[in-house]
Formats: sequence, C-alpha cells, structure tokens
Amino acid sequence: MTPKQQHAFDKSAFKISMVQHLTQLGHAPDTAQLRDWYLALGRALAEHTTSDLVATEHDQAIKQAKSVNYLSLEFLIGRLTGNNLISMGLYDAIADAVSELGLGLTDLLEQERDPSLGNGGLGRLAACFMDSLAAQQYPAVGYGLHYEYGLFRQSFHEGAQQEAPDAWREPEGYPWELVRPELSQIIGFYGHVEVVEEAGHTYRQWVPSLKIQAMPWDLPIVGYQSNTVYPLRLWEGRALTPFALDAFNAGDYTHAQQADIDAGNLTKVLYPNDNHDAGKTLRLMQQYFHSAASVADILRRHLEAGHALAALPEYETIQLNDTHPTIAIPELMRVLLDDYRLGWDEAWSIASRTFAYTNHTLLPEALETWSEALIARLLPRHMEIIFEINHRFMQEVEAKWPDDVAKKQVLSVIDDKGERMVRMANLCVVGSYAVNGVAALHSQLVKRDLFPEFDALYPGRIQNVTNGITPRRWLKFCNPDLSNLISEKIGEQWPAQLEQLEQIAQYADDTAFQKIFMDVKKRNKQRLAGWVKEHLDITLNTDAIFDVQIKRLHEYKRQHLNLLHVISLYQRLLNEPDFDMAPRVVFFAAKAAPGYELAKSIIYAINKVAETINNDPRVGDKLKVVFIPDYRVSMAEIIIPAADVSEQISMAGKEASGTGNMKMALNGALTIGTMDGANVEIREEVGDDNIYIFGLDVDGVSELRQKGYQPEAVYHSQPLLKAALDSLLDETFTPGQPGALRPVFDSVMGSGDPYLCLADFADYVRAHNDIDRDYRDASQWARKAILNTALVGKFSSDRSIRDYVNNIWQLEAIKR
Ligand code: Z2T
Repeated sequence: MTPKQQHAFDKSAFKISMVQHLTQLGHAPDTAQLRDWYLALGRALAEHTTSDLVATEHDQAIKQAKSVNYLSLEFLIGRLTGNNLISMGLYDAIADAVSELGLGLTDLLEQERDPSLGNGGLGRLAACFMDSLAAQQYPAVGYGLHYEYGLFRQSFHEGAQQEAPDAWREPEGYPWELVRPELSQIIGFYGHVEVVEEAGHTYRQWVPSLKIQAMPWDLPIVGYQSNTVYPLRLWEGRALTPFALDAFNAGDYTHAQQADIDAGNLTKVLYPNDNHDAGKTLRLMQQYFHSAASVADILRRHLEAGHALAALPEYETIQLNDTHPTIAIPELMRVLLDDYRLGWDEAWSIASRTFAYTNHTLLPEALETWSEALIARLLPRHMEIIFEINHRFMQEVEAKWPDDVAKKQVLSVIDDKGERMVRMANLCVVGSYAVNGVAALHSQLVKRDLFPEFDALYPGRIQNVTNGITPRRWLKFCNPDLSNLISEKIGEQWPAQLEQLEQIAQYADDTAFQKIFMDVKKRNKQRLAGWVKEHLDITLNTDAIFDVQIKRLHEYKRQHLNLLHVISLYQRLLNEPDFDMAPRVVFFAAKAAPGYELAKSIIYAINKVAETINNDPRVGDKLKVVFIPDYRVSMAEIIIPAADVSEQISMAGKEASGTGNMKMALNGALTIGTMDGANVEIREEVGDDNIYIFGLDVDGVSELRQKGYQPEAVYHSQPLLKAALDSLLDETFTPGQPGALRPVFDSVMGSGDPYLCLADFADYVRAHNDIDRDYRDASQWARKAILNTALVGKFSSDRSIRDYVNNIWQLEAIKR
C-alpha cells in the first residue's frame, strides 16, 4: 500500500464485517455460495464509500466552490467492485483478506452483473468522465436515470440476435447503491397553464395533471487514491403513494392522463438506440423527468449552501450530454420565472450562463426533434417558454442579418416545414454558453457542416474537447500484467499522469522488453481464447493476429466492410494455391438496436460466415471468425487487452470520436482505421508508421459524391470484391437457404452503398496486407505495439476533463 493510502485497512475487522453482511443476507459461511460472498463483499466495502460520500457531500469547501453537474440519460459504468477496490487502493489487501476466507477475489468479482445503463460510447464516456472528475477532485454530481432494466442482453438463435431483459439488480438488489428518500422530488406532466394576478403583476403557473415521484439512488464514484466520493444520482420513477398524493392534490390523480404511461413504467427500461432518435412519447417523459428532478436537486444544493439565485452560474454549471436533457433549459427558465418570479431577462441571463452542451453526432437521424403538439400536450408551459426563447432569438438573428429569411429558417428552434417540430440541438446552442464536439475533426465539422450560421453568430461558442478514457479501468484494472510491467519501468504514477507512458517509448527497440511486452499480450490472448473455448467451444490459435471490431452495430461503422474482407481472405485461402497469410482470428462483438433491421441482418451474416469458415477443414487454424455475444463493459475488459489489431473503419465524417480506438491503442493494439473521429489524433500521436490508415477522407468522400458514385462499377471492376459479394447471394454461407444474406448485399448494391464500403474496399484490403506483412516481423510488430501504448497518454479522460475545466467550466479542484 502506498503512503497515499487513505483507508487504513484492518484485515481481521474487514473479514468480520464480511461475515456479518453475509449473515444479514441470511447465509452461513460454510454453506454460502460465491454470489452471497460477492454481495457481502460489496456491502462491506460500500460502508466505507457511503461514509466518504456523505463526508464529501457535507464538505464546506466543496459547498463554497463551483461544481459541474453532468446530465446524461446514460451512464455505462460497468461493474463497480473491482474498480472501486483499485480506487480505494485496497485491491491487493482485499484479495489477501478474502483468500483467508477461502475465496478468490477474481471469482467474487465475476459474480457482479454489469450495470448496463447505457448504449455505447456516449454512456461509457459519461462513466469515464465521472471517474476522472473524482480522481482529480473537481466537484461534480452525475445525474442519470435508475432504469429497472439496462440495455437488453443479447444471445443468438441460429445466428439471429435475440433480446432478453437485463434485470441488473435482481434478485437481491445492487450492493453499491444507496436510496436517498429525503432527496426525492415530485415531477409533473400534462395539465394546463393558469394566469395568476398578484400585486399588479401577472404570472403564469403550470398545473400538471399527472405527478410522479422521483426517487434518487446514489452510486459512489470513488476518486483514485483519494477519499473524495461523488454521487452518481439516478432517478427512479415511482407512483405517488396515497399519503403523498394527499399532500400533492389527490383530486387530480383520477383525472391524470394515464394514456401514455403508468408512473411505475417511467424508468422501467433504457431505450436501446445508439445514434438514432425514435421519437417515442415515453422517452420524452423520461427526458423531462430526468431534467426536472436534476434541476430541482441542483437548485436545492445551491440554495441550501446559502447562495443567491442570481449567483447560480458562479456555483453550478450544467453539462448536457447530447440533446437528451435539453428540456432542462426551459425547465430552469420555468422555475425561475414562475416559481421564483424573476423577470425574463434575469432568468435568461442565469440559465444561458449555466448550461453547456456536448454534441456527439452529425448523423441526421440522430438529431432529436420533438413535435410541438406533443410538447404542448405533455409540457404546456415549456412549449410557451420555448416559443418565447425562439421569438427573442429570431429578433437577434434579424438584427444580425436583416430580412434574411433563409438564415432564420435554418437557425430557428422551430422547424416549420411540415409538422412543426422543436429542434433540440438548436435550443441547446441558443441556451448554452459553450458547445463542444468530441474530437478535433468532429468539432470542425460541427462548425462547418452542422452549425455554420451559429458559428458565425456566436464566434468562439463552438469548441472542441477531444474524448478520453479512464486509464484506471482501461489499463490498470483490465490489464494487470501490462500495468505491472509499466510500473516496473516508470513507477506507479502513470494511472494519474498518463502522459508519463511516453517514457516507455525508450524501450520500443529493446528486444528483451519487446519479448516481455509481447508475452503479456500473449497471456491476455490466452485468457480470451480460454473464454471463447469455454463459452463458444471454438479453439483458437493464440499465435494468430487477434483482429478486433467491438462497438455497436451500425451501418456507418461498416462491420460489413470487415466481413467482406474476411470473406475475401477465405476465398483466397481456398482458391489461390500460392496465397499465404499469418493466421488470423477476426473478433466481432456488437449489439443491434432491436428495431434496426439491417444491423440485425449484418449480425446474422457475420454469424453465418463464421459458422462456415470455422467448420471448413480446408481452412485449418489460418482463419477463424468469432462473434462474442452480449458485448458489455465486462466483456470489453477481457477482449481489449488481447487485441493485436483495432478496427476503426467508419466512413470518414461519420464517427464523431470513437473511444474503443483509444482503449485498444492504450493496450498495445495497432489501429486499422479511416481518417475519422479521434483516429486522426491517434495518428498524430503514434505516428504514421504505427497505424494503418486507409480509405477516403472527408474531402475524398465529398469529391466522390460530387462526381457521382456507382457501387456497381466498383463491383464489376474488382474480382476479389465481386466474388465476396456474390457469395452472399448463393448458398456458400447459408446451405439450403440461398438469398438469406441478400439484405447485406443489397445494402451496398441496390441501396447505393450509402457508407461507401465498396469505394474503400480495395484500400482496406491493402492496409490489411500491410498488417499481415508487418505482423510476421515479430520485432517490428512489438515495436509498433509498444509505441502505441507509450504514445496515447493524451487520451486519458483526465486530460479531457481538464480541457472542460479550463476552457468551459472554469472551476477549481478541491483536495480533501
Ligand atoms: C453514442 O454512443 C454516440 C453518439 C450519439 O449521438 C449517441 C450515442 Cl448513444 C447522439 C457516440 C458516438 O457515436 C461516438 O463516436 C463517440 O465516441 C461517443 O458517442 C462519445 O462521444
């Protein structure tokens, strides 16, 4: 244990505490199951984090300092026990303690279900940011929703995705969470707006007809090697009890509009869409519920600390994780205008200096709009406020560009072509003091393509903060062997100072170090191969290139381009007598949104191709294809340390940042990628020789579109590609079912190949050939892998958070 160790650890007391918790759970030490012991461990540890959480909450210095409130509909935190042990500096001590109880710590940690309260990158980013806020002691509260069911669990039936509910807290509850009934709120919906006269002024007052209780559950975000613990506060929707109803106007309940929802259903399930807006009423209700409860809690903290309402922007900033919590802007305005009776200008000055907005995508289908009619029905007062915000904003636009109708049309918060819709991103830009994209290229495109008029109107408002990942979970915890090797060479500070990894670069050409580094990689590959053998009964060659694409299934991410490459390797192995290649295992892991047909077809196709190749005796162990089901944080923790090659192959301009790219590079994988998202910056850091860039860049994509793109012409001119595509139509991969993979064929042929898979195919194959050649030179490959680990320190989420702090939030660390 380091001298920084804050938690004096008493082993025998801890063992007694674990047994006490076990007893309280109704079990005896001699008959308890592993799962019972895991729960006892979690509860025993949570005693400590809870007292640190409460102590942090009552810290006077923090109350007098500025805090960030991170509002997100998703926090994909992953398992907490192992990570919290690392942060508490107790990992080895607890491993020792539980071994004296006859238990293995890693076995216990395996018992924990992942809290999968997010879809993918956006939710995981929120979790990494909370970790980095706590590690650096920047005062913060995370606000999210306490979904009863997280992202669905995925399985395959004859190759097709099946979804099952994810009851992550069942049956005993989650050991790390703390319910805070004293902080609950009541949230209204529907109803009407009344005009009240008082002392010669008229005020407006919303009278909701449905009220739902917001019950907060706190999860502890434990600062690395500190006793700072911030809450991740998750709101659960509950029907009001008759008692509470009495206090909040019971008479209305029977008139409540129950058409869309039963209160108990509000936070039942996370919407499973990544980068797609489905526009469901219940989702808007979740968004408002989350925003209103969070705004109320922020104001409560602010006022209880003794600060003036007008000083809100000096003490609190509210970061909106994409547009999902946008309704918090009109909600704060409503509270300031109608409850505190401030004038419009004062209220707007407070609100517009409090909010900041992060944009995570340019994909048009992901940009949220809500129909004016729906908002007016569900949140009538908010619709009035949105109209007023827009009315005043349009006057500002008129002043800047007189008589320019076109400018007003693109900038307006209201889209009135067709059914009138509220553009949530426009509302965010108008109501925020800062807007940011999530990688340098993405932020440029936000300015150039998405919001050029806003950028002209408000120069400097749109900024960049490149995403990052927490090195505690994504290296120290998930890759202990590499972590120990690094610590032996450069000491133990790197998890908090990731730029220090640069010192590893001096060993890149050291053959002894190369060997140890690649031995670590080999052990991680063996661990993954063991998992695959046990769960999928596929035997893998751990000398093979482990080629990995792990991310949500989306057409723009182009898993089907990867698949076409796999098919072409298979066909060359069968058809070209002179063809030689290093053995390869191509890994996929991805969930498709349940309503996303093409994504499901691509999963099915990958599974069918995998089944054929893996069972073809002519292939031997030269090529295997593994689709790991139910991709989740705990699975990523096994796959990422084992990756040799990281597939980051989205069409240029479409992936805002990517964060898996950072995780795999940090763990010594080489990227094959397009000039998209953060790949561009990874290349800048690691250098051209240590990354495989291919395909059209953003300009190349627009030039090709300009020229007129014809996928059929590419198909006819490239025999390798044509053969791969044709095999999707015959029975090669679906015996007895010709045409079963046609949807994938059609997506690139009939439908015009919207993401230019065929245009990029040849260069993709070229880049993979380069990988094949370089991998065979073990020393060269080791050098490149080491340099990746050494040179990606920039992508620590600690740096991202410092960028937010310095360029946007303007707040100070409070060291406890
Ligand atoms: C999401 O995961 C991302 C963007 C979204 O836009 C929605 C979701 Cl659920 C609304 C991802 C981006 O696709 C990815 O490039 C980025 O790295 C990640 O957010 C975090 O910024």
